[in-house]
Amino acid sequence: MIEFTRWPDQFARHYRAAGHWIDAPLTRGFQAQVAARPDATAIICGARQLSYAEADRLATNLAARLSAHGFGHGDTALVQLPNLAEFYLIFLALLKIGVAPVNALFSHRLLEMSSYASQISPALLIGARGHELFRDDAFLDRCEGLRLALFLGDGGPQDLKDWLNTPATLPADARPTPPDEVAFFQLSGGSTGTPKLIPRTHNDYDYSIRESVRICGFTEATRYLSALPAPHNFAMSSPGALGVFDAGGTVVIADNPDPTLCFPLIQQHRVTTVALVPPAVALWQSAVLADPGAGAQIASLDLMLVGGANFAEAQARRVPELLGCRLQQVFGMAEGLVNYTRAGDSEAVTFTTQGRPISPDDEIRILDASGAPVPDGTPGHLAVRGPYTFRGYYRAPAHNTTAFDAEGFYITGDIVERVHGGNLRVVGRVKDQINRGGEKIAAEEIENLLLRHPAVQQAALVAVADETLGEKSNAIIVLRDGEAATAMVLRRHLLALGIAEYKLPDRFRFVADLPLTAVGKIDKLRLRQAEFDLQQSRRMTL
Ligand code: OOB
Repeated sequence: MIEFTRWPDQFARHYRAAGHWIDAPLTRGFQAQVAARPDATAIICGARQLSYAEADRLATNLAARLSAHGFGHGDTALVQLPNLAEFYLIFLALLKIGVAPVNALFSHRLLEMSSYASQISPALLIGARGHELFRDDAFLDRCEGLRLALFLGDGGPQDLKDWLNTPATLPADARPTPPDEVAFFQLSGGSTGTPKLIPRTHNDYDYSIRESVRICGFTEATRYLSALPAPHNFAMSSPGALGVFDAGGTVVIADNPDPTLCFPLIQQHRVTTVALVPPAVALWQSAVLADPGAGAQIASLDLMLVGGANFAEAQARRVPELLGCRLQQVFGMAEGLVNYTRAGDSEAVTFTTQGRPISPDDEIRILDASGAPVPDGTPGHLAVRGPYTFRGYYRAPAHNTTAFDAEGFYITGDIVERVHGGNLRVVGRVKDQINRGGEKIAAEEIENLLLRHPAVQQAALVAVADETLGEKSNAIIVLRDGEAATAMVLRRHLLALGIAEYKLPDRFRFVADLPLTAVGKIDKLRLRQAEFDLQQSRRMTL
């Protein structure tokens, strides 16, 4: 079994007694629909429509063949695919035989993928030949203990489609890992030097999905457009594609949230529900304003879930008005806790808060700098403990001592206030992270990579406000005496190291020195303020 930080026994007992943990595998919801409504459409991807029975058949084929090759409990997999039906088929196949995957984003490159590989030592790698990393097999050497690699678009013996399509029977003893063991790993947005992994168990993840389905009213009539990166916690489980499968609805897959791609899909497949990050909502609103005919294309849309980054009240209010659908705000995290505004909430709650937790057993603490609870309406540090909030990053004991308090509360790094009877409003952040339109960038990771360039003496990455994305990243650089480097040189340096492009600093600024704290560390707080002031003065002169 995969080792991970478990919930203490008394908590596990309570979560079972309360009916949160039902000791069923994460495949539960999907398999129930396969049995009840085999012919209903589970996934639409391009011209392909897969019924529940067909999706199950393909996933079973892959699971059976992997099982015959000796894959099973205790094994891990590194999976990287774009938004395609195969993503879900593979996830279900791996769950069926108890192989725990890391589902990397398709935008991840050599650096992120190497980090995941070294953390989990995958026995199985699944990728797409269309990704630059898998044009040849060089990456395989970085995966110690790898036993098999399968690729989409391989055309040879490693062809993933072949493994999905060749009929095979699952051995009678093949089964998911026990429900209180690790089912898969979620990706942390992170604030540290290396991307951290979050072990999620069947019990905890399944609970968050079941309740999300109930809270968002998903049913077999739900036709959900999945346009965010499929592995993201929002797209996967809040209520996400797994929520759709639980309810027996249909997932319509889009490669990205571009309205020119999504609006025709909504029209063609009578999509009812979509999840978006705020910058995508802005694009959709502009598209409708620019072309009133676009509004008719999305007439079937009933519900828009918005989360992942700060969502301005004015923009929220325009969702029903311009896009003709209801809004539910979502404030969640891959580590666990998810909050929703609810259908029937007042306008004040729906448009000015990010909702309230899923579970009555989500224990929320909002604390001042000394660790004392703040009164309602006062901003404070959000810490949380509960039935689907993890208890430790994978193999990161040192980091875990600061990420959790002594009572096992996860310290989120978000600043929130409690308003309107228990709803949370996200007002800021203390974690050293840039939230670039929902995509999270850990400042320390990029700073360390910048420091690997010989001309760089000091580097600091800070967020600056951006009209389109909410935030963008600025790299502030002190060069070594006598050295020269331009923004282009440093950008190339980062790309050559193999980071995802969304992590590239949007701007570079070269300075003579950086403000330091009393203990000689870079004073990020002062730096952020200075960047903000600079931005304001630039605005004034425009
Ligand atoms: C979601 O998950 P992650 O892991 O990519 O990022 C979590 C962080 C939160 O700690 C917070 O800083 C920020 O993203 N965030 C929001 C937000 N939702 C997330 N900040 C302001 N307003 C919101 N509504 O982003 C995620 C996971 C599941 C569902 C939805 C989002």
